Amino acid sequence: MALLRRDVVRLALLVLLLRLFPMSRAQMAQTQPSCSAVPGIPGHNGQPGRDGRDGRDGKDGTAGQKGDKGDAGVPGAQGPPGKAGPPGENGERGAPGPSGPLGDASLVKALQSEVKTLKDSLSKLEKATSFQFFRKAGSKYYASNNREAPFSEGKEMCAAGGGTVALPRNEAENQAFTQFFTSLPSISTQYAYMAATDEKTEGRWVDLDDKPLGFTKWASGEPQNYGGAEHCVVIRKSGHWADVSCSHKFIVICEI
Ligand SMILES: [Ca+2]
Repeated sequence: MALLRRDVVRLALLVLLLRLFPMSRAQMAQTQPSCSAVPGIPGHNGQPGRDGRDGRDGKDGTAGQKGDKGDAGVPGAQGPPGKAGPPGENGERGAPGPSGPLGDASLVKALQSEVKTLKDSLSKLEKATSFQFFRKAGSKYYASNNREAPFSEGKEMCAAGGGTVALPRNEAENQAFTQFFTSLPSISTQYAYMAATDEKTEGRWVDLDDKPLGFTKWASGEPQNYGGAEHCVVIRKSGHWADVSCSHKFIVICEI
């Protein structure tokens, strides 16, 4: 028991001391005398850091000063070409060039046209051969059976052979007609009918389509409408014309 009592007293003294001097370890360190602090050696610089990001674009700067004047050009030296001038007026139209070769389509068309012409010619020839006498004159055939007939019957004879009573339209045709007429075997009649009349209007000579004649070759003194009844036309072997009565019989010559 004596020992316990002594320990309690010691413990109580310790507690009392701790309450009277409650200094921390830090306070105890600060209370260390300054003469004991020695300066350390400075550390080395570290490695450079990494590059930073690019900054934003800056504002536009102010305009610079005007430059110096350039050197004077060399006298007499030719400068660069100027701008093109305005277009001139159109020239005169040139002569047409020669025709080019026929294309396939054109060739076919030309051949078709040629075939048609040949067919027409053959058709005329076939009709002409239905007459006893015929001769080609230009683009037509003169044809005849060397028979005499009144004009109305003569028109029917020619129509039956695929043609019409002949009528020269110009001097050349009149000569061809006359040559054919004079080539026929001579018979009593010296005249051949032609396809013209003035039956409707006395003195107004027209063809069978009632169109005025563009060419005539009247003999001297003709037409005289002898007896007031000569409304048809004949050609003489001289090639000259005369008016006659349509009811008289004369040679009938057709053209096809
Ligand atoms: Ca007459």
